[in-house]
Amino acid sequence: MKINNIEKASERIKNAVLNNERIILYGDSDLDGIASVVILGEAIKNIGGRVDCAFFPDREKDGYGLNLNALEVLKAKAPALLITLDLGIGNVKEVEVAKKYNLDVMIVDHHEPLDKVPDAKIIVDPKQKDDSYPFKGLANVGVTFRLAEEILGDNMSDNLRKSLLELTALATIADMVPQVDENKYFIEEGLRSLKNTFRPGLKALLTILGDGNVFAGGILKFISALNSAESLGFENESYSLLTSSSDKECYNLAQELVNKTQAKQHRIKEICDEIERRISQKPDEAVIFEGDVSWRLVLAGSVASTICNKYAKPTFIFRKGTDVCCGSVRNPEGTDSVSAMKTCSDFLITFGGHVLASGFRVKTQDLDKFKNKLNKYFTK
Ligand SMILES: [Mn+2]
Repeated sequence: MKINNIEKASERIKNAVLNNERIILYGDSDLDGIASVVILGEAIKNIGGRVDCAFFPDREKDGYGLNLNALEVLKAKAPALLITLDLGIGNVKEVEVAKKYNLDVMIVDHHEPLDKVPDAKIIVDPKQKDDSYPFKGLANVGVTFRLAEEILGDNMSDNLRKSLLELTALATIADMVPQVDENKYFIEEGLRSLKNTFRPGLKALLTILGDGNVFAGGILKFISALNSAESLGFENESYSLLTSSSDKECYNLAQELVNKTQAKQHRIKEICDEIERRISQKPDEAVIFEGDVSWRLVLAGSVASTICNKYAKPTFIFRKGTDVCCGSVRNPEGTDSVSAMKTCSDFLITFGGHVLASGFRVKTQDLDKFKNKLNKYFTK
């Protein structure tokens, strides 16, 4: 049993390589998106192709997903095959614009499709309604690994397979999908191989954090460092780390990422303290709904996770802007934030994600309305 459209996607990519089409990979800026871009890029390289550019959106500036600022830059590369990874399933409007620019869009995603899906020729997403693939818990990196297998077939060498599984394992853990079924296999195989990894970036990070520590319970620290990169000018440091062949460059990049993680963790703690102070004033509300102009959007997911774990309430954390607020959502098992936000779709600018982890953009003037509707929804 294969994921729907995965054979079509593989054929389309092989054809693009044969016909020398330009190929653009556009991934989410977290480890799941980054690892997906690395894996697909290496699969393409191994059939003799070349990726023209790897693109990562600046979540702080442009928000999550395929965005118009990026498309303005990418249109200079048209005609081209634009493959989105770990995002895209919610970008109906943006895909229309991309098509106008003569970019042929293929979506590889694992997020929940909303009522309307983009009009892209090929969409690979096991959560699509008509997809009969039995396991629905893959991270995007898992979907991409399966796509790489489809592209390479018997040409995937044992070493390449191991190397790609290392990335699959790390991003699967990072994306907090259930560690069962295929995910369990990816994690076991990938972490075993990680001990003897050939990838200079991973080697550098293991050296800095100490491989003894990493394999004795420190894997989350290792992953946090990879996940602490930010995209600037559509480039991403973790992507550079995972694709660089220079030991020296890798060492410097890895050190920078480790420093960043520490600063980030400190700031997350400060924000959580502030939120706890605020919600202690309103213990009866069904949801936690807090924002601030000084909170960075890239921290919102981690903050929401921490608060949601502690208080077991649906948690909406956002950066408050003059006109628009952007935020991340985490909610306890058994509740569904995407369905909750569907009841607000007439005024939300965008929203989407997973049942337990999602995101949104809303006009600042609609904040109260949004909060009230959520409180009502989750009080039921
Ligand atoms: Mn993901």
